[in-house]
Parts: sequence; structure tokens; C-alpha cells
Amino acid sequence: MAAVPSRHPLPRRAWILSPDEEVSQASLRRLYDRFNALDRTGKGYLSRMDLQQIGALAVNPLGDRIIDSFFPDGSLRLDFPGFVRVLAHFRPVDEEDDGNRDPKEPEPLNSRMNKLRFAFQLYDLDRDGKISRHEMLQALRLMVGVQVTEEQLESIADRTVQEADEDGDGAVSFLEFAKSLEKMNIEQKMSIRILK
Ligand SMILES: [Ca+2]
Ligand SMILES: [Ca+2]
Repeated sequence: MAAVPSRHPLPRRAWILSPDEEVSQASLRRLYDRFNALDRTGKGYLSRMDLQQIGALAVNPLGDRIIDSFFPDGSLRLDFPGFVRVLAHFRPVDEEDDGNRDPKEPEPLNSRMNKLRFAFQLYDLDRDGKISRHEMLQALRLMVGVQVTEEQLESIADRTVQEADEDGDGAVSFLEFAKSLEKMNIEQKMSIRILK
């Protein structure tokens, strides 16, 4: 591949949610305080605009899509249980719990698998269970800065899809997605600092 001089090195792959998300521990009490602080007018629920005040989401290239995931099925109001449920995906995995969990218990929302599922749906916009080259390109446009040419974006999208695409159908299934991210520290990448 021809070397392209660039002050900002291009990512080799597109599987990056954001370069510098921080890890945080969240207790319910702190979440509730945070919920109330975000709900500035005391309406008892959060709107999209309230969530846009969260710095970590404002700077996250996929922040808008993450905010979308707080409002399934076109709802406009996010209550406290919904807030906690979505945020649970971003909580760091508690290492002590890992492996010693009762198999009959439901998988915690912040487990590696659930984090992967959550990340996958940020890419899979049409929800057909596959990330197409086009969907990859759309996500990349949000993630990389303006200094990158369309040609370079397409080449990153192609490479990311090709490397992950084991069955050769030109798209990335959830399984292929999970395998590609096997070596990545998804726990850390998917831990977003929502609390101050
Ligand atoms: Ca899709
Ligand atoms: Ca495939």
C-alpha cells in the first residue's frame, strides 16, 4: 500500500468506538444523582438534549448512535430504569465476578458478550444482523476526522470488512465481529465515563 503522509495516523481497522474512553465504577446512588443532575428542569425523565450534556458522549464519534440506543422504538423519554439499563452496558466488567458466576443467573449487561452486542448494533443500522461495507463506511465517516479522503475511508472499510469476513459474503456477522474483536480490550473500549 502506498504510504500516505498524514499528521493523524489512520486507524488500521474501524473497530474503535473512541480513543480515550475512561473506566468508571457506577453505583446506583451516584447514577440517580447523575440522572437528576442531567434532568435540569426536574421533569422526571431525560430527553435527547439532556443526554447531549454528557461530555463523554458529546466527544464520542458514535455518541449520537449511542444516544439513539437510549430511546428504542422512537420514544422521546428516558426514565431512570432505562437510564440504568443502557448505562450498564458501559460499566467495566468486574473481574472478580468473571468466571465464578452462577450459570443460571442472567448474563450481566456489562459482560463482554453484551458489550459486543451493543457495539455491533451501533454499526448494524438496518438491523439485518450483518455489518455491510456501506454500514462500515457510514460508521467510519463519523469516527475519522475530515483530513481523511473518501478513498482512504473506503480502503479502511474494505480492509476491516475483508479481515473479519470469514464466510466471504462481503459483510460482517455478529460472530465474525466478535472474533475480530477477540484480541481487543472491549471491556475498556466500551467503558464510557458517564459519571463525573
Ligand atoms: Ca446491516
Ligand atoms: Ca461474513
